[in-house]
Amino acid sequence: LATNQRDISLIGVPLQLGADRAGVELGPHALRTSNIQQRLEYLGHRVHDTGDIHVNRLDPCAPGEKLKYLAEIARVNAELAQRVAAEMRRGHFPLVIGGDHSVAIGTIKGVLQHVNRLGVIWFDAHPDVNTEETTGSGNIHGMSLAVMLGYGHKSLISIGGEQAKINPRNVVIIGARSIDPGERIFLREQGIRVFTMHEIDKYGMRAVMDEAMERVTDGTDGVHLSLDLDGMDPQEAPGVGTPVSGGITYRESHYAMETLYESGALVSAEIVEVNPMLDIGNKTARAAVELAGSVFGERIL
Ligand code: EXY
Ligand code: MN
Ligand code: MN
Ligand code: MN
Repeated sequence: LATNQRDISLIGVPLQLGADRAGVELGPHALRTSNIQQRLEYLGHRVHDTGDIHVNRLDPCAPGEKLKYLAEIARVNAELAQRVAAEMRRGHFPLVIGGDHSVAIGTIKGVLQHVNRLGVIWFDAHPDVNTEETTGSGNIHGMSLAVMLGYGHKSLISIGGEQAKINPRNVVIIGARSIDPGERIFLREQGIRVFTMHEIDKYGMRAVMDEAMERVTDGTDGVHLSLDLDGMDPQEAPGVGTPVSGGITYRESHYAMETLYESGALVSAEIVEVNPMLDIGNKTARAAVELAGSVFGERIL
């Protein structure tokens, strides 16, 4: 059994509007049918499945609106923030299952109602720091980390209060390999530590995680994991909406999760971008559940 038994609250968010691509709204279903609850209970944790947040079906967004489906994404994330804060109030670990990466806004905003200074591990092929000015797609899932740093549309940064944001010193991006021009400038300006695939190849995941854990725990009260399955190599996780070749291997991914577990600093997490309609035999949903197992102690004796 994992040493520290937790009360884990699953919150499903069947949201695809941030990706503007059908299928990722089926992610919560795929993770449940891949037995995420049973796997964590097997480790001795108590898992409370609180169900899904309702997402309104929408027509194609209003012509000329650059940020696609902004109103509904803001509404869903405001509700998610409240649900996450409520679970933390009960002393439960909020495990949000998406849905596209825009759900990170609601999760982290909710955690920040409880945790003063939060470190964030952003496991992703993409930095997700586009803004209205720099985005090429208008897809809000490519903007969620910028929002959490305080840069983005008012209706998003105002969720939970504009002061509910993270310090760039305590953010680490791991696995980046698809970075837009405007994101490159933003990352430099913000001084965010990005471990691209180049650095993972150069230094190895152990050295990367050693430095990452230093940064996300420095002066913080807890760490959040934002796990985007497209951070893994598409051969391991093909069922994602924006796959990028040459990603993090299966073993490197587990090592990263195990390091997080060993740190004891994790207070919240979301697992996002699993798209069963693009998957091969539920391979990506299964990989996500296996990673969740490692986050909660499966491979540490
Ligand atoms: N950077 C591109 C954009 O902003 O549209 C692609 C973003 C993909 C985001 C996925 C969730 O990581
Ligand atoms: Mn309880
Ligand atoms: Mn992402
Ligand atoms: Mn991504």
